Amino acid sequence: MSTQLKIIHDDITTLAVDAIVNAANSSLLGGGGVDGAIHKAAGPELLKECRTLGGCLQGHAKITKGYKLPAKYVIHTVGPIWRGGQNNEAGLLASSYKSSLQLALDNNLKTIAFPAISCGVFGYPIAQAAKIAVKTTAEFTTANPGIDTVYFVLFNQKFESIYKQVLSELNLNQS
Ligand code: AR6
Repeated sequence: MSTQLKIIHDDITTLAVDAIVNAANSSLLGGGGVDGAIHKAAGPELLKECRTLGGCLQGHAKITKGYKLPAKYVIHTVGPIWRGGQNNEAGLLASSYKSSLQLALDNNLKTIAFPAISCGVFGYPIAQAAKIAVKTTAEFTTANPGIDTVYFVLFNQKFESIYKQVLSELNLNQS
């Protein structure tokens, strides 16, 4: 069965999927935005496990349990900070998606939900980030089958419509 890509407008902390992805920073010790919301909903045990991980490089990902979240696991990835686009931001962002998807496969996870990594505090322009998110995920899941559904979870309607536009441009409109 090929992987379904779905775009939804929701709070990622409420989703009962196998894993939600956290847009973290390299300390993995929490922060604002979606990171803060995930730690708040998961409870202090999440931070305790994160302290054992020794941080995470940009473009890489690490997995923990979900604790009080409805999701079983959290995959923490560190996206790039936008510095104008000439500093391998696109490569690092694609790498965050690929590393997270690889961890899902390695752990036999079937459903995974991504926020718009780097599109808040880290300042990545949403239209460019959405293309990388959808294209990288479509290519990875075609080459590496095993994940049933990937959700792109957008916190606002503007971002949701940009993602939907990208999906239809790539002719992947399955949602
Ligand atoms: N559900 C889904 N999406 C959300 C939620 C939520 N509950 N909350 C925010 N978003 P950001 P970044 C969206 O800033 O740009 C943190 O301090 C938000 O609207 O969370 O990768 C970390 O510790 C935006 O579209 O992540 C890092 O230091 C998207 O999630 C830094 O921010 C990502 O915004 C990471 O910055």
